[in-house]
Amino acid sequence: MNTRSTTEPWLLDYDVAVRAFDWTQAWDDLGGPPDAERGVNIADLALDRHVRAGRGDHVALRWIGRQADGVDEPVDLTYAMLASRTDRFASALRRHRFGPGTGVASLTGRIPDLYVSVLGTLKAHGVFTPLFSAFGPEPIAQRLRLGRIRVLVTTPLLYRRKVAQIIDQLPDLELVLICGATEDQTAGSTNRRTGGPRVVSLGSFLSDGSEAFEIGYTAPETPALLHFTSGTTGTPKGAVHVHGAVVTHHMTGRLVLDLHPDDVFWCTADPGWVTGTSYGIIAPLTNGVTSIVDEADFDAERWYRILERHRVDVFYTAPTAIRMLQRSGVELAAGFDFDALRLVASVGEPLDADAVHWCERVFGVPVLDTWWQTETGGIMIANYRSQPVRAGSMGRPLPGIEATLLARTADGELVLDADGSPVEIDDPDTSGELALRVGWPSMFRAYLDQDDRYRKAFVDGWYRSGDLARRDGDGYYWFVGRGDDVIKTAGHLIGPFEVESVLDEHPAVIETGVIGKPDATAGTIVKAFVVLAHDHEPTEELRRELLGHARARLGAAVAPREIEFVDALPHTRSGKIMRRLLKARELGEDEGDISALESAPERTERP
Ligand code: 6R9
Repeated sequence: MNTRSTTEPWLLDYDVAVRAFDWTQAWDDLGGPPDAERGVNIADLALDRHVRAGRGDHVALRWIGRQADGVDEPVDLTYAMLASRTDRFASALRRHRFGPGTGVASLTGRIPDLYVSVLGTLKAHGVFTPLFSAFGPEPIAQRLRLGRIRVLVTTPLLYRRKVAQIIDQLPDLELVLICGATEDQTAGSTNRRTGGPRVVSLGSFLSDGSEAFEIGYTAPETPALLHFTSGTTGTPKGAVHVHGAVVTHHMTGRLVLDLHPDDVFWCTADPGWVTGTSYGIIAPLTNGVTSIVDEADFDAERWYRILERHRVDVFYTAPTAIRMLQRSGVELAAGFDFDALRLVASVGEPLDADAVHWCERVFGVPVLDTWWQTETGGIMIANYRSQPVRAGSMGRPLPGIEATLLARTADGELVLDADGSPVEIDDPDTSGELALRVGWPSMFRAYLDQDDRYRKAFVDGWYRSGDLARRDGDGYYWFVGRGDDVIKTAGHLIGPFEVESVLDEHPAVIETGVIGKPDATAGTIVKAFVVLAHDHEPTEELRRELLGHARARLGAAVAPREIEFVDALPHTRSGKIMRRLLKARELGEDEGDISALESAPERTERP
């Protein structure tokens, strides 16, 4: 059966949808807008609502284990199964006296327990932080500390490799739940410890819970998720999201991803990043589809087998993944049948026109680019299935979303008019800072403990994205670049400062400047310029040692791929590293600026 031709898109005509849209109506699909009596709980809308509607037997998650036969022997979890397991998780949290607002984090691969922990926590009015399992001990410890996490869900392997060594640095952590562990495996960890958190198996924790949990009234502004994102300086920023955000997830799942209840949907992002939560957990479940979860890492053949074998209708992935598929060649793809595939979309990095056309050739459908951020919580700008795709463009704002471009000076400051208001750009094809009118439901509500940083993200009723973009005469937005030094590598945001701090710890290093270097597959890779102390020679051995140090502390996802030794780094008068000049040097641009590198101060001794 070819579903491609028979399913009518939810969004038929963009202009009509934009004119007709209103948020109150958007709630109707979820049982009506929340009020003083009817609250809104993401987990209730994602799971229990479907059980109440008689769809409990529908498969919610189709889990594909990492082993080779996983693709042919998936484990299906129905909406009813997830509803009762999350009840258990929620009631066990309460029984262990973890009340509303408790910070719970996960450090696991893509396994069913992760999904149970997220939704169980939301039922219990806790706040969930999913962490990426490829993080090293340093980013993990930092996020657990900043989020004041009290409960951590992890696996025996990740506990041993990454958590055990930092556990003494986490004063707020009270309980560690080990997935898939026997009591014997966890007993060692508990007994050896004197103070510190209790370490128990998730199984025994769940057996303390009961099968029916009363979620209770959840106000729309109740915090639900805490997602860390990277900035240019300082510690990562914890973006706080609330339960009421769910209407954006649901609505964008319909209007952009075009999710229909009988669809098989696959979002390849890890829940450790915002895409894997908003569109790997929330949007597919509120829309009642069957969601594929693959535990394994990227492998072109495996991915094609999953798309074919499970007749995936809707596929949401990232440009890096599409480039990796492209590299594996069309011959490999030609051996598979993708006739179920109705929609392919991507997010996270610029998607070039070539990738859009390649997908059209291989899958029979183009890739629809979508733009959003951790802070926006859900898709804000997109191409749509029913509209002509403008290859290379991020598309147009969602119904209900107002976007604009704010004029910037060469120094990156906003241009203000006589009243002190920012100047909006009306001319087509003129680049400016992409901004969104405040008030969409999934907007982040705070940077945890960083009110100043939060306030600075807004101006005159606009949220400033920090991205540079332009808009063509038909209202399509085109990505121009980031307005700051944050690095997007393989779709993941990395703050240069986090990487610099870890390299600077090494006794051979005086100072480090980290930038993103263009790369054919990952889009950008992390590159570090390192100034060595007097008594250290820039040898190949030292380079390898530093790469190893960074990998051990930061993890493979964050550590630099390249290190270059330099005599000095360029600084501003106030002493900040001018990463912009390092980038120019890397690209062989801007002769004038490069001389600044040479005239920078001499090596100094490590204080
Ligand atoms: C969802 C997510 C956000 C940053 C964003 C921008 C980049 C996202 C993009 C894109 C070009 C697109 N980005 N979508 N760049 N084209 N379609 O990725 O959130 O991890 O917070 O990253 O990603 O620079 O500002 P997050």
